[in-house]
Amino acid sequence: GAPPNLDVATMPALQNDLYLRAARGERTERAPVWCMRQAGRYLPEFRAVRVENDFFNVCRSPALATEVTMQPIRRYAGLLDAAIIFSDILVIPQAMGMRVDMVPGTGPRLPEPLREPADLARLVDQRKGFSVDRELGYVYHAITNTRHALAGRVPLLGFAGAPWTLMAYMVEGGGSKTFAAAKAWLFRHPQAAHELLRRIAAVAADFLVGQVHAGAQALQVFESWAGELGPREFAEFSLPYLAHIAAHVKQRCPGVPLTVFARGAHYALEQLAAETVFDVISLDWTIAPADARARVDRALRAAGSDRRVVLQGNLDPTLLFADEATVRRRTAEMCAAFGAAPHIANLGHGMMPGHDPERLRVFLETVHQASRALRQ
Ligand code: 1CP
Repeated sequence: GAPPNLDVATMPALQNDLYLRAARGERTERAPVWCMRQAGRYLPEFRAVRVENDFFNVCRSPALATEVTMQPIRRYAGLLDAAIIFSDILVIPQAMGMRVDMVPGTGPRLPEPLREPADLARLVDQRKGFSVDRELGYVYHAITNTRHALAGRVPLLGFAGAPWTLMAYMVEGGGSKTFAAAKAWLFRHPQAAHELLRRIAAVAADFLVGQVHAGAQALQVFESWAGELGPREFAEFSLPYLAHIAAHVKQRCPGVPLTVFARGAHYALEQLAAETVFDVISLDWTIAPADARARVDRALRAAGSDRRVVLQGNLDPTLLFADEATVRRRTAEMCAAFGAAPHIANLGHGMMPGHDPERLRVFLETVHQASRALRQ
């Protein structure tokens, strides 16, 4: 059916708005906390759903997508301050006409990758009647359904993959250690690369707006392979598209917090702060929080900007393989390093399949205690 537009008037009021207040740069009594990939294979209840259902069937079924989105919210009741809709960044290449399979134990596979510029003709084109809202309406249904299930407990985040990261999968045909084929495209076919990136950005921007209309209360854009680029290629092939997406969504959904996670792109912190309108920059663990804060503030001052940019992150997810005492100590140190400035606590990347769910609980509880103590 038609993609749902959430009737906000019928929704229960939000009981926990810590995430939204922190994302707007307001002072909060403690740091809100959530985790990338909080719904996923480290949870036995998630694996149980996946035994019976193909990955993309879970995404396409509002009931199943809601169920797995709710799993961490139920398990860590009162500890998580946001839910993130269960889906994947690869739904965009799929909607653009590419086949994407999720291979258990491996990850996404695109059996017919883009090999040369002429292959762009295989992609469906927004200028030729392709409708983002129709192709990705199943995500909107999942979001609206999940808002009802959440009943105001915590805000619901929507998300999309960023153009360079999606192009990387579309050209490589899956994950890669070096993304050499995708990077080679940038150097061999810069014009075709820009055309592809422009088209992905247009889809991602409309998709994010549609998610807000369906009930998403904040959005995150995942540029997971920014670290493969380096400053010069990032400035040419990633930043302009991230900036476009943020500007487009801000204009249509003012007041909805926007986060960018450009993994490995600490070299571009200044540009992300001063040359885009993202409200929150999510950091991986390779940068010290105090340095990131200082660099962002300096960049904003130098640009004469009065924007507030909030930082999210950034515990190394592999620390959750350490013993409890180490997790406690390092999490408290992380909170201290971000200080009392608005901060959204998270990992520096996603939860991993082998993680013990109880270690995540230790992380969440420690953020609650440590970040509250810092603000007293
Ligand atoms: O079989 C399975 O169940 C596969 C595991 C899995 C899960 C749980 C994949 C495959 N995707 C997801 C869900 C997912 N992916 C979410 C849902 C919500 C949540 O966070 O709880 C989100 C936000 C993503 C986003 C995503 N997918 C990113 C960006 C974030 C990041 O990790 O950098 C990326 C790069 C992907 C691609 C992808 N999908 C799945 C895997 C294993 C991968 C990575 C593959 C690779 O390393 O290249």
